[in-house]
Amino acid sequence: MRMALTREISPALARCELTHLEREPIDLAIARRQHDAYERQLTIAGCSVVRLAAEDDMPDSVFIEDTAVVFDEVAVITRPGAVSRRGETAAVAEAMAVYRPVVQIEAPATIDGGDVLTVGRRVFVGESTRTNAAAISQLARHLAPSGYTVHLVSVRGCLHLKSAVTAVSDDTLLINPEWVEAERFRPLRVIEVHPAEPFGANVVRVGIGLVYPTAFPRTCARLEGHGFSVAQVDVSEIAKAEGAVTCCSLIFEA
Ligand code: CIR
Repeated sequence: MRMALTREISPALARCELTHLEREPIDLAIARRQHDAYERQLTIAGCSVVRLAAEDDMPDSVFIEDTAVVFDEVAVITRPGAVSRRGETAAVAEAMAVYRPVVQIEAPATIDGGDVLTVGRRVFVGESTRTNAAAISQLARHLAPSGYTVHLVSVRGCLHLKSAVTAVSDDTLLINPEWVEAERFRPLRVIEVHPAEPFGANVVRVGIGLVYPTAFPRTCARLEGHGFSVAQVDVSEIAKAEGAVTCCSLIFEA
């Protein structure tokens, strides 16, 4: 069974962490409707959605991707880079323990799940403002017994590695080449975002299809042109909190 772990939008979302965007008012009711529609698309794509409760004092807890990295063999619970987000992991660790052995990234390491892109047995980790070298070596240690190799990737101009690049299939990536170098991922093939849509490199791959924001129609056309089936979701309010589509779920086989 394919699972999608999600987390309700916190009433405190307006106090979210921001790195690259100016703070704008966020309409909570619209954000919640958009989040519901996102979860519906995951259900349509074959996921059984389990939604964890929000916490009033955890503005960013909807961005559950940052709290864990789930492999077939193990779930790695992160230690998020933003101090305000550290409390988010406890409930996720408890929920994940039902499905996987759970290991934990320990201080002084920090890592956000948004910085981890797994393609086959290769795990690419962005060295960002949220993720440090200590976390990368802890992750490599946890994953070595299962045959994964961990590769450091520099990112610039964006929050996380997966703001700049995500996988659309086993051998193809969607990438913004301004934020990360495509050569790092050879021999994987790449589809570039439309230059007018720099935030368009984040897409959820689920089952045989993709879930993708309505905000990037020109990149969407490129994906469809390559034969991908794309379900579009409007996540405009969530984007004001620097969230994208991968960050709102943890998808794995149970
Ligand atoms: C943060 O800055 O941590 C949140 N406001 C946004 C996190 C988005 N996470 C992700 O893309 N993986």
